[in-house]
Amino acid sequence: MMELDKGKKGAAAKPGRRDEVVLPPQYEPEEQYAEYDPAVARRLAAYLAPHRRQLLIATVLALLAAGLGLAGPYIVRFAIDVGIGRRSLSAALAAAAGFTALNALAWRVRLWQVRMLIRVGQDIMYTIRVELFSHLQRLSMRFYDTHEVGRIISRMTSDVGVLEDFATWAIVQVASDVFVLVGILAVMFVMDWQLTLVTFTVLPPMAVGTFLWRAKARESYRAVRRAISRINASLAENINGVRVIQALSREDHNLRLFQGINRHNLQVNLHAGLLSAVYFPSVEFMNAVATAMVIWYGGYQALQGHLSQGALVAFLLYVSRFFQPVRDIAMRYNSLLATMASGERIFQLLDTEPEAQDKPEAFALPPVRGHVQFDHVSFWYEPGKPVLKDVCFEVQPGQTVALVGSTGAGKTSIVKLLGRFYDVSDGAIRVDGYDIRDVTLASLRKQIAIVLQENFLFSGSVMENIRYGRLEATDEEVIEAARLVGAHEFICRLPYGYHTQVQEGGAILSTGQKQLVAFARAVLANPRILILDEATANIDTETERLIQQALEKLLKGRTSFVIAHRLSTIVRSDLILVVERGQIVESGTHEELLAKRGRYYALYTLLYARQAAALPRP
Ligand code: DCP
Ligand code: MG
Repeated sequence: MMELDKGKKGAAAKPGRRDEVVLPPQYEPEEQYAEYDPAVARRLAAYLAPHRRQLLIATVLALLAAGLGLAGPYIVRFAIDVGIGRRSLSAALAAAAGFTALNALAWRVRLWQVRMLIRVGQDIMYTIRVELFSHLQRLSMRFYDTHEVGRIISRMTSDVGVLEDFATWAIVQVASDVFVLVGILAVMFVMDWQLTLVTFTVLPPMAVGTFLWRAKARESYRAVRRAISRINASLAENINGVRVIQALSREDHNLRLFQGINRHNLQVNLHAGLLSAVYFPSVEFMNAVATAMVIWYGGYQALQGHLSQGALVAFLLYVSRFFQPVRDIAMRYNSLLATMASGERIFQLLDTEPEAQDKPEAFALPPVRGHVQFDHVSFWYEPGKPVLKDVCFEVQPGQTVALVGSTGAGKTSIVKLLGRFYDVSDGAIRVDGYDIRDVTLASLRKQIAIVLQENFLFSGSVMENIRYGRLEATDEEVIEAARLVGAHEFICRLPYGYHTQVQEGGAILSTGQKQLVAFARAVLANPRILILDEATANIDTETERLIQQALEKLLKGRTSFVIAHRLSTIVRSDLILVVERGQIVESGTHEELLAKRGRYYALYTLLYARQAAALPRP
């Protein structure tokens, strides 16, 4: 053990140092990994609690199987000393039969135990996954602004897997291993305590070696986890961004970055593999030394007549069985640390509070007319970097509001606040006089529909995607909504009409078509307040016309916020808000603002020059 440790020290230091150069800086900040942490352990235990009975039974079964295993060498001793020693064939036969029966029983008991543990493990994983999933769905936008998808997925998959391993095998197995170790030692002591002492002179050096090895293994294990997490994050980023990567021909550049991360992963895994490869043969060797001790000292005792031949063989068998649980416990210790690390990360995620949450005394927002008031609203994503400053305006029910302004001005932020994806940092937003922080999120969002700049379609049929707006809608209602926004015609032209499957992201539909589907979704939801973050993408004139008409129907009779890039939409709205650097610099109708010859006038002339040609004739 000791020599082997020395060799590894150099190997451990090298890959780490080299890789700090290879890895891009954004991958460097890493979470700290846990030691044994009683708080984490207690929370983990809470997941085990409902399965207390099964775990207890499994433990009893494991102990039973271990006990049966302990009796084996005793029977062999009997067979040799009585059966062979006293030339009794019947004793030998009885021993053989007993030995077989014993092991058959042990086999059956183990099978039973394993089945039980698999069940418990899968149940616990199932529970944690559901908990994580529902929690992830509720987390605020701010969380997703700052967390990489890859890492989140890594928690959902590998971290949960680690917990399963621990929950099931570790506890029961360690109990049984300790029992076997103590049992073997006890039986051997009773049989011949001197021989036992001599045999296990190998234990102290092995304990020291194991202790040293464990520290290294722990480090190496953490490095492996970190490396996997980096790979996942990099994969997610590169797969999500593949269009941009290809458009800019950055495949080679990204491949090089990934190769760096992947090479690091390779190195830490090689190192971890080497570590375990070193430990287990060492245990094997200790096993051999202990066996040699039995042969040497036990043989001497047997020659002296102090030890029967059967006892000698039984001793050899016990020694051969002693080291399996030793190996096992060393492994389990790593698994325990892994569980602590994974558990901590999972709990960290579960403990992240959704930002916009229902107050305990929140009530359901009654059906609203659609009056909206921003009362001195200020907002920032990060403290110290104000995005909206003292925004004030009021919208009457049924009015259409156009938000215009240069990119990054804060238009999207304003409407996200109204949908309460974030809470205001200062001031208040009121709908029909109710502060939106006082009502339940569900009741607020039920009355607001949001069509975003990027329309996300789920995997499923077009029908299902529209129905997402109101899950209980009938097929007829879905088709009616599609008709209303003018999406019916193009949907009917799809290979399977409304039953055409769209992939996640909506691959088979154009940007304009996706927008129409999103409109249909909104119409179906029939909200009092509609928010529309218009896509600026170039859309063919036919679809443009459809969207134009759809918009008119969509906006009619609702309070609508449109982040508009189309002149026609802006001109027709009841109130235009000009947003610049987080403030409303001008507000009024088209005519009023044109007359002012201010910021809006400048924007209008610019837009008009660009869009005049495309504007439909009145
Ligand atoms: N911002 C941020 N964190 C986010 C989103 C935005 O720090 N998660 C910053 C970037 C901008 C400012 O907030 O400086 C306003 O962003 P908006 O998305 O509200 O800007 P617009 O919607 O007006 O811009 P665009 O017309 O490009 O959509
Ligand atoms: Mg925007």
